[in-house]
Amino acid sequence: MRRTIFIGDLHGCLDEAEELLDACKATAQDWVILLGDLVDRGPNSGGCIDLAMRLEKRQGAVACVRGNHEERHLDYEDIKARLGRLPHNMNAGHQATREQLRPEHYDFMRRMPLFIRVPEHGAVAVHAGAYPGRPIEAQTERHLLHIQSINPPEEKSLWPSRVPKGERAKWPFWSTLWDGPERVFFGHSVLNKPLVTDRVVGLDGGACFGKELWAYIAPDNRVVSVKGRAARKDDNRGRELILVHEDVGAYS
Ligand SMILES: [Mn+2]
Repeated sequence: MRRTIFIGDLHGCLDEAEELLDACKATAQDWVILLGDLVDRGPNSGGCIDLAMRLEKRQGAVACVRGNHEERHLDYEDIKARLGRLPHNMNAGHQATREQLRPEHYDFMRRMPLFIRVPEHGAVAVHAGAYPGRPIEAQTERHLLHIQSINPPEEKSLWPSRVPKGERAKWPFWSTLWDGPERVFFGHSVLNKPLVTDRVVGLDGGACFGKELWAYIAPDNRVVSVKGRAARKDDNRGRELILVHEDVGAYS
């Protein structure tokens, strides 16, 4: 059976990504799936998209789901096409990313799917997660790209840190309510350790914040980790850790 290697948010951390693929001994026979948010924060956004393009060619299968950061940069392109200028409120980090992105990067981001099914492992890869009780095809783009803490049947999702302190029990993290049928592999929420259950696998180790980059190899059921390089300027060390799923906490 072909191995599938799921990898959490790269956020411009190309060196770490290459080190992690080496540590996994990834070859053209493996299917590597990046869980979105290749761009912003870290030093090499353009290089991370080039890596995804190379992987896709090598493995002959799609290599990345779209993240909310790719969505944001596609939005900038749409705004520029419509208004003839970029939004006035674009921050310096997004500007720095734009300077690395070429037309073929935007074309590639437009082709990124919102989810990738891996039937041989009963898995589906998405960026942020999925709303419980609904098939993947029925999910909204908003949920697939952003979902964190939810209060069903409300559709709204909140960052764990933005749930009012007295209401945390009312706003569980989506993964605690997900009941399949697929096992959902996701990134987006920076966790203090890999979240691995029968139903969900969370793999954003916060590499761009100087924490870790994580890969999960199926069917070996093994997590491989490499250390993030020096913490970036906008690191999240100051953020509170909030328990979101059993003993796993999120920094967002
Ligand atoms: Mn994200």
